[in-house]
Amino acid sequence: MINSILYVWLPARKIYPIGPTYLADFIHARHPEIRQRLLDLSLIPAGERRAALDAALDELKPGLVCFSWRDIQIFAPHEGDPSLKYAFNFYYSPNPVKKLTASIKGLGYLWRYYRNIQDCLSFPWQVRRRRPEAKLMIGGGAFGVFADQLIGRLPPGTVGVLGEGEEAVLKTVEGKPLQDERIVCVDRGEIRHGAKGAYLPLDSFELDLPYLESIFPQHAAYHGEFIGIQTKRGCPYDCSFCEYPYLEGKKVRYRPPAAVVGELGQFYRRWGARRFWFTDAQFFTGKESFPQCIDIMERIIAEGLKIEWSGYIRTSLITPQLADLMVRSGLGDLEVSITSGSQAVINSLHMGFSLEKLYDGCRYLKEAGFKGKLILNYSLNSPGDSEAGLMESVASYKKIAAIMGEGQVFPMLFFLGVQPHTDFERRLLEEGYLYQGYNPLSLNPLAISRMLYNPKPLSGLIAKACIAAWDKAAWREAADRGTSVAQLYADESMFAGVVEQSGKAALINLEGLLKERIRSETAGPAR
Ligand code: B12
Ligand code: SF4
Repeated sequence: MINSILYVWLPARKIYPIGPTYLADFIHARHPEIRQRLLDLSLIPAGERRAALDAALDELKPGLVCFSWRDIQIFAPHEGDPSLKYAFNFYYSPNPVKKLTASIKGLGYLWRYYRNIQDCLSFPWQVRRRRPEAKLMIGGGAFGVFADQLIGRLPPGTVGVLGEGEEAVLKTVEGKPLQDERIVCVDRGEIRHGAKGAYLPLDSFELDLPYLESIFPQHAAYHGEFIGIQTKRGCPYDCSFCEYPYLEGKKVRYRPPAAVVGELGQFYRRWGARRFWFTDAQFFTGKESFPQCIDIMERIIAEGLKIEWSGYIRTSLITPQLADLMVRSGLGDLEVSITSGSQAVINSLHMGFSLEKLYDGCRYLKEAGFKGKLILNYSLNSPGDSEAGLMESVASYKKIAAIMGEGQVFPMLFFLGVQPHTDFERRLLEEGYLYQGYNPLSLNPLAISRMLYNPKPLSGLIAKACIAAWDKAAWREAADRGTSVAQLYADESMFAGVVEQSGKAALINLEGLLKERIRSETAGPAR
């Protein structure tokens, strides 16, 4: 039997480490005698992380070290990430100076990405050297996505877990075999995968916050931040690009609303938390989820918790009753993955919703008095898209802006990111766009450009519309700030301001370019 566990949150952009908090709580409820500690490396300057990990190992002398790896992402496929700007300028800008700057900046990104993966991989090796007797486990979203690429680079004997990890950690602690667990490990040079038996029932768990505080000395760093709370696991839909059903499973498992709101209330009262994110793959997983969601929102209202919350929401499922409860319980800004204004594209991605229903959902939110931002995510140039489809996307933005009011709607351009274990990846392999055995963590710029799905013939047009929109917004913002455009573009936090203003302009530019193209085609060749 193991009597002490160290959880290590591998460095990522600062975000509340919900995964390991749930694991630690689960173990504590069953084995209160086990000493535990959570170390968040994101909160520690890079040069001091090694020493902090050594100190935690020496103090706790853990029998098990659980690494939680949340994100690995390079060249995120959306406008909010400056790396897309560099990728676009590098691949599409007609301006050689911009191309050169973008390639230098792009190299900087590659270097950071490479360093971050190397760093994260180095911590388990550090533990192996300092405490060879400790067992090593690893899990978390990033590990789940890239397990096959990562497991062979970890110390021999490390047990990886895909998806929920509570029972796998419990069995390890109790010295039980890991059958029925979704583990991944290297056995005699081969990668082996286990399969999960029954999922963990979620009916008996409510986080014990005072206990968490006692094992997580850095917790105060999250008091003013968004706190993640999970209300359910699993998503039954089939959106072809999405990884979430692979990670969480398709069967939906619910937590009792009293436990969800009880947990939320603890953060509210003890940490003064006011902003929450329901970390579910999908908050409304279908009509079957309505009773739970309604109960959660009604309890938030009844308990007088004045919060702002958000989460992934299928807007097409929103009814007038849900909209009313959402707004009254504190719905904050909402990101809506409309993806395309073309129903044919949505169908080809198996997204399983109708645009008309999505517009209805927006209408109900407006009628309920929703005042937050509605961020509309468009994945232009998805499979099946066309010039006509792009025009439909512009039209859909205008329609939603007319419903909600232009000042409330912020379109953002995303490109479909190719992710392992998705139908989209399978389709691209079949079509020869990707080759079997390709490396999703590749550092090759050509491979990276393939992972930001924006194929010809529409790619150039879309890139042109985006670059022009960013440039225009950048000039305006630079003038407001009294800085140079170059400085604005070089500073990533400043670039975020450009993005906020430019999604709409990119769509409108696109409309202009398409209309121009249609005009010149109908005018025929000049004589
Ligand atoms: C909700 C969510 C968000 C919310 C988070 C809100 C918040 N404040 O918490 C928002 C929208 C802000 C967000 C943002 C991003 N996200 Co996100 N997000 C998710 C999502 C849907 C759920 C994550 C979550 O918190 N789950 C609930 C907790 C309880 O589960 P968990 O952390 O996975 O932990 C469980 C298991 O993983 C496991 N486990 C965890 N650690 C360990 C350790 C051991 C040893 C073991 C055995 C098990 C184990 O057990 C835990 C309990 O069961 C996942 C996809 C998914 N369905 O999992 C993506 C996901 C984690 N996100 C991802 C990414 C990339 C991002 C972004 C970087 C995207 C971007 N480019 O901007 C950002 C930035 C995040 C940051 N660091 O700031 C990726 C990570 C993989 C990757 N490609 O790198 C995921 C997997 C989605 C994907 N694309 O596939 N995200
Ligand atoms: S995109 Fe949302 S609804 Fe679709 S499968 Fe993924 S989590 Fe489910």
